[in-house]
Amino acid sequence: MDALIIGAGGFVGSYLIQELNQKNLHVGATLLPREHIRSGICDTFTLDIMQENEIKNLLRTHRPKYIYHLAAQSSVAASWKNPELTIDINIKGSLHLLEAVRSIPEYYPRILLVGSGEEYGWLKSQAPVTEFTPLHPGNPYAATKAFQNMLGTIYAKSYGMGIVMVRAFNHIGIGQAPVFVAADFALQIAEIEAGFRPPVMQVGNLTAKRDFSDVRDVVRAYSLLMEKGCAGETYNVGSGHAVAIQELLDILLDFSTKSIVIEQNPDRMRPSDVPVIEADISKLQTDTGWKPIYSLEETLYSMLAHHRKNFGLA
Ligand code: A2R
Repeated sequence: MDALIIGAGGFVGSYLIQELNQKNLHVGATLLPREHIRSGICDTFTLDIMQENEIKNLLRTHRPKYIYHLAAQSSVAASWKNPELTIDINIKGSLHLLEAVRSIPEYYPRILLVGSGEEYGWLKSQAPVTEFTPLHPGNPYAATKAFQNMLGTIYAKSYGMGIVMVRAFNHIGIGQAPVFVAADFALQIAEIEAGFRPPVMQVGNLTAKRDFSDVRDVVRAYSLLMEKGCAGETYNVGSGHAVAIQELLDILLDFSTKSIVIEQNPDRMRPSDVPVIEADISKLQTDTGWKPIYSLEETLYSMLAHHRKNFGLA
């Protein structure tokens, strides 16, 4: 096996499988027992990252050259509701992977640990964040990803492991769960257009600015970092340009065929929200030559068009 994707049943996994298939790699993907992916696109294995022996056995048998670690509790909102579960999966799960690799004699895979732009958290300045910007995580999810990053750095430096860390900023695209803002807005608009809900959109904080990328650009960056990233180093993966959630909403509303009223819903406001997060992506670009291909408008339109098609509107 060339590449193993751990946690491939989520949003990013299916895109990463496609990306690696295009490179003619032999790909394995781990799924939770309840998860499924399109058959025939790669080998699949059932794995709960909380079970250390399961990951050890899988790696010992297949010895993948590249390991992409995507498995996580990835929702900020869910991390406020259940911080303990988020800590277990995101921290202990990553530790299980690193210890499993270390326990196998003469095995030196490249490992990509996927963290988050949320790790930077409460920023003193609104300037783009470099990988050296101090971390002040603003929510439990962000704290777990910051810890994962530290663990990866320590294991790479102390044990000479081929671990590359990324801090991925917001990525969006078809198939993203509607707990995330762009996916939620696109779905609400399509439901309104299809007559499944009244023409009133529920929104949360619209002033926060985030750095959005198309998930297809993001997985291309991951694959390039796997090949070209320096072990023990962290790389921001983002567009390099923050936009307000309001702007994202406005782009989608411009595409809509209906006149829609916006209603702020207190249930959608988070206990605390970092005002601006924007990535400095010069390190990624210098080391890999990566550039984003898809515009925000193009990606948002594709998400809306996908729901319209599902609702028989296209
Ligand atoms: O939470 P679920 O049921 O959607 O399953 C997620 C899965 N996962 C696990 N896999 C193995 N063992 C576990 N104990 C475990 N708990 C959860 O990892 C899901 O299928 C996958 C992560 O996919 P998403 O939540 O859709 O995240 P996404 O957007 O694909 O992001 C990939 C990575 C994550 O580490 C994010 O935190 C980061 O990129 O931004």
